[in-house]
Amino acid sequence: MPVDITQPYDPNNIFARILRGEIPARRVWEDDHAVAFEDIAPQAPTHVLVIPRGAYVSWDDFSDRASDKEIAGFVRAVGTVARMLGLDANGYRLLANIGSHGGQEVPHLHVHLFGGRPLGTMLA
Ligand code: DGP
Repeated sequence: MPVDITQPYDPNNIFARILRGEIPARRVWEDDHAVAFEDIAPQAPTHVLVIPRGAYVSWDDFSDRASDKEIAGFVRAVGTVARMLGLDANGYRLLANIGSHGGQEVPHLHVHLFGGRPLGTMLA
């Protein structure tokens, strides 16, 4: 089901449950602002999801409601994870799907981090 970004945050969404440790995930990095874990269905040799600890449905919600400190912490976390995984050597791709037209499936903001091979041109 595509995410309806007009709906309030669902505290029982799958990534909220991963954040609370209720279901397992292969965590690769975390700090006070963000958690990074491997995508369950990787689309590239490296495919990691980076999520903020705060309860935000999407990038739209996050950029509207999050504090400057949360936004700075999350943006910095994404870069830190990429470097920690060695992706800064050859480059990588970030992707945030937002809502129905964006193809978002999980209603907790996540940034996809893809790397490990040439990724070609952008999606159609
Ligand atoms: P999006 O379409 O941007 O909402 O992508 C959601 C991604 O989340 C998709 O690539 C698969 C991944 N995913 C869904 N459920 C789980 C899960 O339970 N664990 C992990 N690690 N990833 C999941």
